[in-house]
Amino acid sequence: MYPREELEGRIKRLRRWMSRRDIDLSLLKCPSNMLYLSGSKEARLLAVPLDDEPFLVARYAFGDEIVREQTPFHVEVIKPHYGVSSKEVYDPKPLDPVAERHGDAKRIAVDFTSEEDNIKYLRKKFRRGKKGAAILDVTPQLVRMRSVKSEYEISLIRESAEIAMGAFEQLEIEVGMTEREIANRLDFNMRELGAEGTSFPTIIAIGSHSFNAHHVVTDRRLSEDDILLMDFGAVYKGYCSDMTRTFYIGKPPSKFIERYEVVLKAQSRALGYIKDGLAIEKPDIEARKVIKEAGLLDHYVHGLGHGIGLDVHEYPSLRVGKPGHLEQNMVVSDEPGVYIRGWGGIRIEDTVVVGKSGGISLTNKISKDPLALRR
Ligand SMILES: [Mn+2]
Repeated sequence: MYPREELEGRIKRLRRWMSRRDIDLSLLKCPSNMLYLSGSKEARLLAVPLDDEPFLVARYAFGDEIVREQTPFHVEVIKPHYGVSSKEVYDPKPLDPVAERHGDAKRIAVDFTSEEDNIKYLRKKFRRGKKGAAILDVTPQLVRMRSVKSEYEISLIRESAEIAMGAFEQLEIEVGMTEREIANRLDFNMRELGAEGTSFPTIIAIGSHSFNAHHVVTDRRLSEDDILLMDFGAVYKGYCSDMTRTFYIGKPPSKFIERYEVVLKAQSRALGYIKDGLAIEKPDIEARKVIKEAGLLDHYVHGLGHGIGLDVHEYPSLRVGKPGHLEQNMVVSDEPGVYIRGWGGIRIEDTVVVGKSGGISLTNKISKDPLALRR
């Protein structure tokens, strides 16, 4: 369970925002938002009234006990009853207990504005008999809150990175193994070391498959003279890490070494600009300059990185053209890459904390020597 003070601090910040906008109730269904504010993502709904205790709605026998173990807040349980004929069907909605307690709410902020049925329900059931509650979007506020991490959150992301790095250290890769086998072993190691799961399906890309930035593993086997790109991360207490290394098996051609050095230089240049107060686009621009100088800019086909937290891809997106500024204790990825069709790709990625004088990498225990793979 997350520390109570941690959760209460988050609820308090949300309520300050609600109060400024005259919102009497926030409703959250997105699992990572519920987890962030309540400590559990297993419920169906989290209600945060401005002037009353927050509570979760969970479904009987579908996680209601787990939710109670994970959150310090009250858990309201809904239990359907199906009977033996259609007349006997009683199927309560997660919003029902909320309507019962807070049906007089006039302005409601929700993170599910695109769910028409639920929005209709809210308009009908809330502010009974009158014109219906105003529905606002709480998502932008949650996105901003979640982007700047507390020391506690950073400690969990650090642990998640340690687990993934430990899993990598224990991995023995041999020529002849398939992408799937390598991914399975890495995933197994992460779970053995305490991960709840992986941040995303582990990417193991052999040879020309490394051209595909989001490759899905296949049964292609590793051979001599292959690129091996590995992109992976663990989840620990809900928090993700994200790292990529690209290796060469055997004696690398000079083209590989040249391109690798460009990506590595771009990555370390960008790190110095992952700094409190700088424009969000600045680190990517600096990485792009390095890659442009080497004539490879057309092959750098994505942004430098993304926020990392309860979701592996969250705000901010570190790409040229994106507005806003970096803030201390945001956690982001630094992952430039070049992708050449028919040849392959090179990407190097670290999970980085935005610091006062530059980025602080949480994933630098894995060597960036592309020939250093333990076999
Ligand atoms: Mn990433």
